[in-house]
Amino acid sequence: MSYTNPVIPGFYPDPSICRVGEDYYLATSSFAYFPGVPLFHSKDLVNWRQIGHCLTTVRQLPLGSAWLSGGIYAPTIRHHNGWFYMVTTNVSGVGNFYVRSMRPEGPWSEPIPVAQGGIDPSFLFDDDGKVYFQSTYDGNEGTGIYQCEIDISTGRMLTESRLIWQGTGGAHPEAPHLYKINGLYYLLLAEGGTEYGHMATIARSESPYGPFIPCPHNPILSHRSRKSSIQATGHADLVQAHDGTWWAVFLGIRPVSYPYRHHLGRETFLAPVSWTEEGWPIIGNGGRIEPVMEAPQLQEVRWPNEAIRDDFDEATLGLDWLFLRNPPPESWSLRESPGKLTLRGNKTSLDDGGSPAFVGRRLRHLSCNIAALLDFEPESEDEEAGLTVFMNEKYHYDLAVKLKDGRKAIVLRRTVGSLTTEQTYDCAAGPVELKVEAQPEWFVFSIQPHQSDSLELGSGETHLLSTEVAGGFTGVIIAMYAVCKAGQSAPAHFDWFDYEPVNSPGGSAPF
Ligand code: 6LW
Repeated sequence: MSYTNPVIPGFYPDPSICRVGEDYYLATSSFAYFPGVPLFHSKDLVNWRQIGHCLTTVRQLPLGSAWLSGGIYAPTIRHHNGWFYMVTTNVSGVGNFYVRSMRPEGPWSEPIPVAQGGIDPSFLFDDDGKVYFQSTYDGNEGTGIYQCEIDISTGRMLTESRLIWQGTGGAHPEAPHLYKINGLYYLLLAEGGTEYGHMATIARSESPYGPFIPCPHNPILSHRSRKSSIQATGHADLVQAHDGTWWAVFLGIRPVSYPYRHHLGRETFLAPVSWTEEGWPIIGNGGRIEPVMEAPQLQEVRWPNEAIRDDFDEATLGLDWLFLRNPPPESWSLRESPGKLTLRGNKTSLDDGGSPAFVGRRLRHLSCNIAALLDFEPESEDEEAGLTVFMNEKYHYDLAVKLKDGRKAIVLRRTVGSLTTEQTYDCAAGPVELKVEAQPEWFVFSIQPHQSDSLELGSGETHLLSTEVAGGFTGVIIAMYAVCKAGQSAPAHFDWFDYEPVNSPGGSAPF
């Protein structure tokens, strides 16, 4: 059987997975977006559907004015004695903490902090009832993976933190996961940094505190120096399926053009794991993976395809919508105009680093068509509303309705670092359809005023919004937004939002 990678396309990095019976759960990092830590469910490891978020309240996820790539770093999800545990780091707040729930859909508990520092926390629930907590940091014994035992009911450290492994010498030993397999403790890491030198390495010991003996064929996963449409593979987590086979989920990127630049962010990939006679794992084909993988397939269970159109007819927003940091309650409403999403712009603009009126979703395909119908009659030249193709506060393209010289107008704005260009076009009264065609190398912007033909206004290169140019750990978000420098804008009513992938799931690979 074959399947297509990434299995969860779009900005869903640092995946962690656990199994409960024949059900699989996967969590990814989310940085300064809210809600935090999206949680997915699958029956076959290939077809995933989002079932919720682990962090849905300001008490669980206070983001303040966190840097966009601050906030929530890598999570780990585990299940033990009927409880789901998700442990992660809020690098813009409390540090390491976990939440727990008996239902993966939540609600999840209040945050339980753990005093050990660093990032990329993980748990091992050992057979003797001990709970080992790992994270990576530059501590008093050097840089590497530190471990302590904790009381899982309170998060209290029961032992001092001890350095247990520094990896094989790659930069940034991180993303630790400790497993007990056939009586041995296996410690899986990421090394080389999350860019093009990324790799997964592993070592094992008879004790949870080591000494850890490295696998002789490390790295067990890497695309460094490889010609492939998939790069930067690393930050893996292992799971044994209910049929006894082993699998790994991990992050990777799909760069476009040359030199490589990627704008979808780091995505979630899947590969089968085989074991050598000596008891060492190998991920994929000798540490390499392909866009289409041949692999032993669990009984396929597909979920209904996502609807192209969101009519905003529900009482709550769908799970794939997200906010920039903690949203002001008055900045959005599904009740002010039933059947529409209404945004009310505040003084925070897209350039500020706060929480503007912003409701977005991840760009998950290299090729797709996006459109939204906006009814917005600005009352002053201080306000605007529209769509933004948003990598971060200094790198975004906006297609918006505003007043210009007292007349309703459309503005196409491209903000790339310190450079901003604006083109302005007349706009008739009444609703206007805003359209973005995402291609691997271009975003093409058009409008379609009510009962008029579509009009292409301009385009912007995808690579100017790429991680290699814009920096950070996130990926492009397509969002509806509104701004009003004077205070609160007129209502921006979005009647519907379309997201239609082109070609295969994940878009057409450029190679
Ligand atoms: C993640 C860590 C990393 O926690 O980046 O570069 C952090 N490596 O593993 C955010 O993805």
